[in-house]
This record gives sequence, structure tokens and C-alpha cells, in this order.
Amino acid sequence: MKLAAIAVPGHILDAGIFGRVHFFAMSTSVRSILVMAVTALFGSVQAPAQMNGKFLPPAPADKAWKLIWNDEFDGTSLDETKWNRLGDSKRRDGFWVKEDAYLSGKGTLILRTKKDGDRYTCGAVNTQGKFEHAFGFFVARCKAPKQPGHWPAFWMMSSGVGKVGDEGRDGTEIDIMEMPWRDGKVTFNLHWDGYGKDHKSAGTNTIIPALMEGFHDYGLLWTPEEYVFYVDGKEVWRTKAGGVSQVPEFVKLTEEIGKWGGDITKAELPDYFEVEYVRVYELGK
Ligand SMILES: [Ca+2]
Repeated sequence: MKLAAIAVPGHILDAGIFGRVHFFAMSTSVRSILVMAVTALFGSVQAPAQMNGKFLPPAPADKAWKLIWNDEFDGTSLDETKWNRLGDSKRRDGFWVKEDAYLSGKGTLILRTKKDGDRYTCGAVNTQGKFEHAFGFFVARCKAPKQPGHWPAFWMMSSGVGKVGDEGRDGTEIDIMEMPWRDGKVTFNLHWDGYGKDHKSAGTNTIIPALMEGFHDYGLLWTPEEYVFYVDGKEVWRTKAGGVSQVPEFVKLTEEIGKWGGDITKAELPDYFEVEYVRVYELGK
């Protein structure tokens, strides 16, 4: 759906033609007419319940979270106005190939890991040059893969990560979720000042066995002062390491093949990392 018509319960319907309207201040009949009108104009309207951001951190009293960018992965082909599919290129012990990043047709993005002849391949996408943003709440709802030898990740990146000096303020790799294990262990990391001798990093991990089944929300609250990492709305790490990136960054959803994830030759392939949505919110009035 287009960002112009987003209904967030209790918040604001920000559709240009209606101006800024307090959606739930209206009577039920006016609301239904409005929804029908928006449906007629834009083809479909996301069910409000789907967009309500149940895992959003509390907003300050005078502010509300406003959805500024999202992909629900509806339809049958990836929206390439939002995403770049990576490949075909060597990546660690495998290859990123475009054909391994695709929509399921059931409202999810699939990043597939497979064996193709002698080589192992997997999918990866990013929003570089298409959506880059600093600060807000970034969340992806993900289902973990099952097999060893590869790992899913939801992360933020900027070309400034390579700049040595000024700590991570000029760009930090922010790993909101990386899962090279298959026991529910998940890791959260920051990397800055390049990947050479000046490279610095900070990180932590936790084990939540339930993460191996079904979909779970991995979130990052990024303010100018700190990062707060969440799994299913529960805070798992709060840090100011690296001085906090102050520059716009793009979103990445990737699979990678390598020994960190175990032995790929023991995997029953194909295997799938599935993402139901990515949503980015900003605090507004
Ligand atoms: Ca730096």
C-alpha cells in the first residue's frame, strides 16, 4: 500500500486529500465512509489492526509514533522502488543471488538459502539510495530458518561506517538481529570506524528458545542519545556505545552463508528466512 493512506488506531490518518484527520475522533459511520473512500481511491486499505504497532515503545506524553515507511510484502513481486536485491556476487562462503529474494505471495518476503550445483546461494535486500533515515523505531517481524551453515540478519548500514574517527557518530553498522544459531540464541551488535585495524564493536546476545518457532518482532529504538534493542517488545539491550550514529542509514535484510552459522554441508536445503513486514516510525505531534 502507499504511505499516503495509513490508518493507525488512536493516531492520525495522514492522507493528503483529507488533510490530517483524527481518525478515531469521528463517528463510526464517518469512519466507514472514509475507509470506503480511501479503498476506492487506493485499491485497498491495510486493516488498522495490522498497522497498530503492538510492540511500539511508549511515546512521550505530548507525542505519538507515526509510521513513515513500511513494506508489508503484499503482492507477488518485491517493490523495487523500495528495495535493491543484492547479487549475483560472492558473499562469504556462498553467493548472494537475486532469485533467492522474492515474495511468497502470502504477505511475506522470502530469503532462500539453497544449493545450486557446486555452490551455495542465498538472498539479500537493502534500501540503499531508496530509503535512508536517522532516528526512530525500526521493526521487522521475522521467522527464523531451521538449518545450519547460514544466518539471517536485520540490520542498518551507512557508507559512513568506513570512516575512521568520530567513533560511530559518522555511521555505525547496527545489527538489530543476527541469528547464526538454531537454539533461540540471538545477537545484537554495533560496528564502527571501518573493518580494518581501527574497527570497534560492541554487542550482546540472549537466548529465547521460542524464537525458533513462528514470527517475532525485532525492534530498534534509535535516538540521538542511545540505542534500545527489543525482541517482541521486551528490551534486550540499551547502549550508547560508539557515541551513537547521527547519520541516515539504510535497512538490510540478509542471509549469509558461513561457518559462524555452522556447517552448510549438513543442511537440508532449501531453507527459508521469512519476513512479514518492516516498519519505521518517527515521533510526531
Ligand atoms: Ca567513524
